[in-house]
Amino acid sequence: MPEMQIEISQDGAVRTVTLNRPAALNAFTTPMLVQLRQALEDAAADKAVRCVVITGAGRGFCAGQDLSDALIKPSLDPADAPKDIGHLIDNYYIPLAKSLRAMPIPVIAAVNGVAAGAGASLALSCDLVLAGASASFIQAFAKIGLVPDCGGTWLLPRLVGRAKALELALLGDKLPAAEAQAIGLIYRCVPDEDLAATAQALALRLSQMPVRALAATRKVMDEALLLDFGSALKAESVAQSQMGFGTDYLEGAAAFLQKRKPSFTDR
Ligand code: LHQ
Repeated sequence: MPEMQIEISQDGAVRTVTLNRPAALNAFTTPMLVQLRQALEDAAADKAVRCVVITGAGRGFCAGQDLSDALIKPSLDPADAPKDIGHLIDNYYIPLAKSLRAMPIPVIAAVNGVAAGAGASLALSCDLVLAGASASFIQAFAKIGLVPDCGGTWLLPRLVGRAKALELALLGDKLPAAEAQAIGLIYRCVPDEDLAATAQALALRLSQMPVRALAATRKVMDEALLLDFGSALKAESVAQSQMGFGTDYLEGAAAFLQKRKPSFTDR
């Protein structure tokens, strides 16, 4: 059994998953990718969890793939066959990216330091991205001769448009958190010392909302980007029907009419 490279904690309905290899800025190893995915699946299956926060231990959020991993480290001997790093992506990154995007509850990234390569893609895949002022985002892939992965090519142009996406991906410059907020890449940049408390407060707020509808909103919005207007209207209608049969809608509407605070339970 590999050692745990993430830490999991729970405060009420909020589950926090902390990437925990601080000496390597929480760079991804295969055990960490497996453990993170399992942690997300566990949170998804546990009806007592209504929001997830992903953050990093130490001074980094996640420096992307651990480049010293034997699975992908290129051999210096030209006689050795080149390694197919696509295997790692197919078997570890794609399942993780899909699990994250399909979470039935909101997921917050609390980016406490540098988020590079797949670490940036992971953060930007979350529903709301908070970052400390000293955090930064680096599309590090180009610097080592790779393309953005873990959803990067899909996310970046959607988040900031093609021109900015290509600027970030081709140049690989460090984008400070404040600038990331200014260009609409992330939700909000806060002082470093406020990051953890702001993330927990935001997670608490989301956890008290109708989380099933929040996850459905993400899904329908993502789908709408691929649809024509009429099809998007129909997709909204289908989702609205599903929500309309939910307990949360009954509760939300009743609470409004009775002028009281709603208590949402659907998952
Ligand atoms: C690391 C790493 C790292 C190992 C810092 N690996 N040790 C998917 C699948 C298949 C193949 C490949 O790629 C992918 C997707 C990807 O994610 S590709 C992108 C991979 N990531 C990078 O290229 C980023 C590499 N790291 C950096 O450029 C810098 O470390 C950044 C800019 C993130 C931070 O710089 P500094 O703040 O100056 O810190 P540092 O460089 O001194 O790093 C601290 C330590 O962490 C250091 O170890 P050491 O033993 O010398 O203290 C680094 O070696 C280690 N580290 N990133 N990805």
